[in-house]
Amino acid sequence: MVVLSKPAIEQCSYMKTSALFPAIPLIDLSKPDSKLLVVKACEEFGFFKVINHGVPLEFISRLESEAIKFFSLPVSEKEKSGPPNPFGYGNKSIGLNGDVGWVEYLLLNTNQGSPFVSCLGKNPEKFRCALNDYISAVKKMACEILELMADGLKIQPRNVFSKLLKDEQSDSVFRLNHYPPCPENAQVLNGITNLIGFGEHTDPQIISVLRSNNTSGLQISLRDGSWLSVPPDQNSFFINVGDSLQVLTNGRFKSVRHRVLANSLKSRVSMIYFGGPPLSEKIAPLPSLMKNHEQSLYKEFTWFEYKRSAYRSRLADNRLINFERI
Ligand code: GA4
Repeated sequence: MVVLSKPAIEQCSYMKTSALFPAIPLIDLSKPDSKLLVVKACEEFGFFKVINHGVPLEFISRLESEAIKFFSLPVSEKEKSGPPNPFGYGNKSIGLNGDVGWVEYLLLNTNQGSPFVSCLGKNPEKFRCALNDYISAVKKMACEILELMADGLKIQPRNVFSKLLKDEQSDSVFRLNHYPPCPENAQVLNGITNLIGFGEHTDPQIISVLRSNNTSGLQISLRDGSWLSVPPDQNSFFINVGDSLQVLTNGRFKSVRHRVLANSLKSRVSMIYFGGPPLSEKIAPLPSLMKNHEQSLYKEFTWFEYKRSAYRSRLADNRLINFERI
């Protein structure tokens, strides 16, 4: 039996984490109190884990095995699906402005019609079908969670957030990441044992739904600036509040800063649905949430404007700062 040890950086971050080791909020979507717990988790962490999510495990395992098949192809084959500008296969390079990570990935758009990139490995139809089944089920769950948020915030209509993802023009993205095991010697940079799989950032969209295999690596940033390692759980989903939801709630919900560290022994595979609004959608705090003459913290922008600015930024940048009211 192989006994896995945590990468050194992860152990360090655990020690650095506040003495209380806050637990990641766990939300059982089948329970009636979930709407209040969702709101609390979005306010405190911008992050939570969901169980009883209703996504068939068969959809998850089928997509995972298609993803593994794809990432096992020779690089020359995978590169036929690249470069990821804006969609396709990418290797180590992230975005357009020099960010790098110990990761290879497929970035796909989920707009109607069949997803995606023209070339999808050896059996593209099987891969496409697994993607369609998985994305439809995860999108449905994301919309249910957004409706719980509206209920928990006591705002109406309850589809005030979910309609943005359900819109035919919703600009949502899907990402498959593969973090190969990273050799120990490659992890030591400037004497610090650490290798970044995917550098720290917040997601620009409304909501992100992440599922990974059982390899650790994901960390979220806490209010005090420390990093909390998120124990992997392949049967659950992790939900991130994105920048746009932070704006829609006038800062009440926090978009969560997160990163992924490379693992020296096991490869990590993750699949993330990023639910975004239509490009023309105006993003501003919802009037129904602005009680007692509360001032808007943000200037109004369209999702197109925010996305354009995001793609000009570096991964770790605070992208909302340019849209704050002074
Ligand atoms: C972060 C969330 C999604 O993965 C993503 C990323 C995008 C990319 O990988 O191309 C970005 C990043 C993400 C935010 C800032 C820009 C754009 C890389 C980058 C440096 C697909 C997205 O929508 O924004």
